[in-house]
Amino acid sequence: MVNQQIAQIFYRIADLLEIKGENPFRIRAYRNAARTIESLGRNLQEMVEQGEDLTKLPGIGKDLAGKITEIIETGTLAKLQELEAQVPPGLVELLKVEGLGPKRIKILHDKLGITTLEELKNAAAHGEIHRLPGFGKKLEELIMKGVVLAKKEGRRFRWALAESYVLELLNHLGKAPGLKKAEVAGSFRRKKDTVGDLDILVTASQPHRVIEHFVRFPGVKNIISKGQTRSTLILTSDLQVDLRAVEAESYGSALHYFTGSKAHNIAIRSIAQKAGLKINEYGVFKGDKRIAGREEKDIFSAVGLPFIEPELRENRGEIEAAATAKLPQLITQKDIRGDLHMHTKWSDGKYSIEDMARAALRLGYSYIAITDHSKRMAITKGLDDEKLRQQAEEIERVREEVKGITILKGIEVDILEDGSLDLSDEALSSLDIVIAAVHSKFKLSRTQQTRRIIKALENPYVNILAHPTGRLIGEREGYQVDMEQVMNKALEKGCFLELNAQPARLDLNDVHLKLAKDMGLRVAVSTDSHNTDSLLFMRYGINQARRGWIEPKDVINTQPLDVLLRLLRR
Ligand code: DGT
Ligand code: CA
Ligand code: CA
Repeated sequence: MVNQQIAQIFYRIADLLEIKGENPFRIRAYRNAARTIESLGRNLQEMVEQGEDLTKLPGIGKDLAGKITEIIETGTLAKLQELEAQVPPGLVELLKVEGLGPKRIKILHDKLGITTLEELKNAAAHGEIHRLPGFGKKLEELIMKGVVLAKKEGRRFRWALAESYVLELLNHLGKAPGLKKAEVAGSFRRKKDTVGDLDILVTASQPHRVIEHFVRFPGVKNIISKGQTRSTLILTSDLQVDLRAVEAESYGSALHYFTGSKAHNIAIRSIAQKAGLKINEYGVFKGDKRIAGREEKDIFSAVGLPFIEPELRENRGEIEAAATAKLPQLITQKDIRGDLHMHTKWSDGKYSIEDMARAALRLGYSYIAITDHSKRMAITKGLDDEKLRQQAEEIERVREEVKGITILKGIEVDILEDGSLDLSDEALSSLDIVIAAVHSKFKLSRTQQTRRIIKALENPYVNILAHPTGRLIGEREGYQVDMEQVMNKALEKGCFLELNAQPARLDLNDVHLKLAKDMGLRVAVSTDSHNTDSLLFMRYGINQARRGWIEPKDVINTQPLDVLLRLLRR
């Protein structure tokens, strides 16, 4: 039993409970537990077998610990079967459609008998939906778009989730007889924010024995193919995994080929052709003679180029940059000196200011910013001017307690619909750092949304625009906004944009990051942590930054404190 199977059961229960309209806290508890399990890094089955106390895990109480044990012992959960008997199976899928919550899904089901995405699409196309009570034309259009997105996005996995499968798969493959090397290529190796499928490459003394072992991975739903040197599996989550065994002398070229991207490969191949060479997954050939193939770097040198990092291989200028010795020196996690976006118990975080500071100190950071929500975000217990003042006193106390790290006073202040901010200028002026964020009115027109954000940047106390597009990968598209205009304004006003490192956000995206870099606009890579563990999300941000060609100098939180403070003074 792998952790993801257990997490999936919990996610499924949460969805089913949601459709039934049950207690939101219960639903959230299941989702939180599922997230904990996904990112655990240790096998739950082993923990149970060794008699460890699961209730020590964040978000896992007695009840959920019991359910985990039940899943491990029986392979399933009575509660899940009970719920599945009560809810038609297709309905859960409808939750992925933007604009549809459990209540509306119930109406669609009761009035139109809709149980699948396909039926929903047809009903919307035939104009049957806008006539339902509480629906209307606008929502019908939104649903039409949402169905397409739900079908498309449903097939891709967030990188961080893909990684948890990769760890389990590589661990499993490591036990295969005669395995020499195993590595994941494809979009996963390029650190793309989402991954369509996993492409594993192996070398082995007897490849067929590795494949025999591969298909016995515990989380397999379907074995699509199983040959002598390649195999494809579908996991219970519907994630597809391709495995190919290659000869050691072809390993480098196969790794290059299957890392992609396709556009990059095609561009490299055409350079080779001009030099009279042929490149494929078996090697680089001059006539019939293989001149390279064992090492990936030799593929590049065969065409006269230095090694190009996988994150850059999108044919977005990396080949030209390589040819003219202008490749960026990509940022790494070691370059980061602090984290500028995090929440504490003062709003919707789980830990105290001191806990967060100590956790950051353990990561070797020299500064952090405490940035709780402002009052507009009522469900997060957002701060008003007075609470912010009280929090400042606590920060001063903690500064005395925790030495070796600088704690900046900050806020994640809401940008209201008209572009004004949720706290007074007086309150904002007392802070070291102000992050502004859109959390409401996502549906404004592009012009209005752009004007709103630009107005916020014109406030002289704002330093950073948080998660600039508001997207949630696989759940919600960002709002409509003219990012180039926003970036120009930020540059003009001495503000910065955030690269939010939450695996579901990764906002800005890679293309926007490169745009910012080319404009000379710096970014902050921040985790938006709500607990001490997620300070580690920094590495997802770094992955994304590298895809955006970002170097240490392009990031404000790679700078020493004195430089950072200067940058924050507008
Ligand atoms: P994904 O899985 O949609 O997230 O994206 P990739 O990039 O992992 O794509 P995938 O799994 O279809 O193929 C893996 C790599 O194999 C791809 O990045 C480049 C290479 N590849 C696949 N098909 C072709 C092709 O037709 N021509 C070339 N040159 N390369 C290909
Ligand atoms: Ca792939
Ligand atoms: Ca593939």
